[in-house]
Amino acid sequence: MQKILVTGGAGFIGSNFVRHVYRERPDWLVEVYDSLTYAGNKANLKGLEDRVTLTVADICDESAIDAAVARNDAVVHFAAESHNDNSLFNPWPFVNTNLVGTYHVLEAVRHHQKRLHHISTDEVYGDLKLDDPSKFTPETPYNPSSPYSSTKAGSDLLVRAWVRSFNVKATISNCSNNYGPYQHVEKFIPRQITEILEGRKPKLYGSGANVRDWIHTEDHSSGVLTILEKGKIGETYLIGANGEMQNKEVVELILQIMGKDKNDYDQVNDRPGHDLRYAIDSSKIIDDLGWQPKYTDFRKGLSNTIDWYKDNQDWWKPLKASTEEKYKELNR
Ligand code: NAD
Ligand code: TDX
Repeated sequence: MQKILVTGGAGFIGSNFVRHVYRERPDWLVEVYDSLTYAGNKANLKGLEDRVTLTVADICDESAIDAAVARNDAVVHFAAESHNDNSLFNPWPFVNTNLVGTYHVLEAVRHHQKRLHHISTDEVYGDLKLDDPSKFTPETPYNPSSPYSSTKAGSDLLVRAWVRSFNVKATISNCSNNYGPYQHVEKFIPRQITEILEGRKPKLYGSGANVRDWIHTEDHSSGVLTILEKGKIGETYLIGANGEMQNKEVVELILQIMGKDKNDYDQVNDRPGHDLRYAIDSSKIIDDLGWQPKYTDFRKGLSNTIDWYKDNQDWWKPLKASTEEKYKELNR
């Protein structure tokens, strides 16, 4: 493999993956394919220009995605509308990009017989009860709750059907909640860090008892690269790093690391249909492909992430006011 197409490579996880590949596979060339929505940012790819190019185009543009797939050896498909709260406000971009867009990616890889790795989420499985000790496995039935997670579930099913019906050489991964640098300030952890940096309080939805299974984006990237190189065609792999924490605990930790009183947060309106708990059993990728997460010290990872937002205010400041305007409309 020498040339890979990374859809959504100017977003949070996509750009961290591109940086990972740039470092770990110095003989590869990467073409990022991204329409630069509100969530995409050219600056995320700064310094990589000698081996990374950017094509600004939409995955729903049939001829543009077809031509881009044709000139590469493999496709890693991150492009998506990714924020649950936005999907509750206006589901249409989620249906269009996540379902119609994935259809166009699949048709292009089918016509040109290219390898595809499709990026998905643990949210396709719905949620677990707070007191349920079980975790999601590749056999857990799909049961998505939100417009976001239902369109991601639909995109996974399209990929599976294209593998079975047309012999498309695809794999799928479903990962848990990522954190790290370059994450949009609409998401939980960067929102709280930047609220504190702007002199306001963190905003916890409801009781804050909801549990998310946090993984550093570097570990997600190494998992995706492992599957791309060693994964078995047609298989689904779950990626997680045993990082379960209640939202309330995460807010308290952020406040503590930033030198504030750990109780100095606001409780705001809950998200409608708010999933209670996600938890990933990643034994398949560990046992079958030999992958291991490395960034499992959450306090250290969070502390480095806080430092990144402190040091990169030029990156997030332009996004902050419009994001908080949206939340104000939702009373959150
Ligand atoms: P993000 O919103 O930060 O980035 C999405 C990127 O896709 C942006 O650069 C955007 O410009 C681009 N994009 C959106 N619509 C497009 C279109 N129609 N055509 C071309 N480009 C388009 O999202 P993220 O958090 O980096 O998530 C990336 C992927 O990982 C998504 O598929 C998401 O479902 C999945 N995922 C995310 C998490 C998480 O915790 N954030 C966890 C598991 C899986
Ligand atoms: O201000 C907030 N306060 C709060 O309590 C925000 C923005 C969120 N929350 C809660 C809601 C969730 O329980 O924090 C948790 C995490 O919220 P998000 O960052 O919006 O993530 P989540 O809804 O869990 O989805 C994320 O993980 C799975 C990503 O956004 C998805 O793209 C991914 O598929």
